[in-house]
Amino acid sequence: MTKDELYIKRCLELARQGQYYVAPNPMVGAVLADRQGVIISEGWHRRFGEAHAEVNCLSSVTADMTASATTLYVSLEPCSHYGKTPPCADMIARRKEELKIERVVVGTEDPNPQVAGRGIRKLREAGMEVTVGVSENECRELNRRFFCLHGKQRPYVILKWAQTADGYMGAADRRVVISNILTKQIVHRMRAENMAIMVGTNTAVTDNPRLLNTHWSGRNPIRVLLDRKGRVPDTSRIFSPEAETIVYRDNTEWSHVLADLAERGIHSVLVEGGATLLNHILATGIYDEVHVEVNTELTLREGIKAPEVSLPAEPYEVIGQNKLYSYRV
Ligand code: AOF
Ligand code: ZN
Repeated sequence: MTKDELYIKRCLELARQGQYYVAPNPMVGAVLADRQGVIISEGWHRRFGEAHAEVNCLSSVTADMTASATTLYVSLEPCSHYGKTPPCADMIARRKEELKIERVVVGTEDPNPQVAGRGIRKLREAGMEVTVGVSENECRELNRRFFCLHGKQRPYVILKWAQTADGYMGAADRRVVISNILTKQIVHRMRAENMAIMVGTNTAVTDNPRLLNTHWSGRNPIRVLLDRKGRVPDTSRIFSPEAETIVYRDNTEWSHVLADLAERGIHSVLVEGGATLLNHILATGIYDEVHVEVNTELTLREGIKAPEVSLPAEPYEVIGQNKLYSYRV
């Protein structure tokens, strides 16, 4: 690992602290180090609408703390625009002389069209040496939802379901519990990681879920209901007051639903069922990850068939009798 990679890795660790609080903004971390590599200050973007990583990193640094030339490391290109906060690139340029910032190392360019290289240009124009693209894959991976929204103009889509050992998601007439208390918590963590959660008509009517995040830190996801025939009653728990619910009626095409969610600034959606909706999305090919939980000791022999996908040979986690599999498209 090069020295630059080591400090960008630290930026990514810091960035992750904002995990459940910054969406739809990216998670970003920043480190200021002196010529010897001693870290003078660190910061990260903590909450949507609040200060960016660079601001949190530099706000408490004064000239007497920087005896030699310094390097600022940031996991994402400093912004160049006025959003909820002023441009970080301008702030860095303004403090360049005072803090002896000679060099800025940027993990990866910001795909937001309001930034897209302009932040890097500003820094160079202000006379700093800028290195772009250090541990770029890791930087993009951490913010894959944000990169998807700006790169494809649609949210990152994760399909998730639980099935029995013989491949059923549930019975036709009653609720079957496939998860256990620990895997339930993992599902709630996934709800916290994604901005929206989606179900189809059958799930909303049969399971009548609230779809909240009650077992992990962070916010409730925005609920999205695909109710093509308008069969879900207004009194359903999916309309409970704790979170917002967006409803798509009629035969709205999957790509149109995603485009609309993107326009609302939603960078990720977790699709939790049911089988009809999941099969429909699988057939369109427009999704990014699949997560399947298999209860290896429960069989139903009849009921609602889970989508047929080829799971990886090994689960990524085994919790009691339940195995968790996932793959990327
Ligand atoms: C940075 N550092 O820590 C983050 C950045 O509305 P605002 O002002 O919060 O701006 C949000 C946009 O700024 C966001 O879409 C992304 O392009 C960038 N995020 N930039 O310099 C940060 N979180
Ligand atoms: Zn910024």
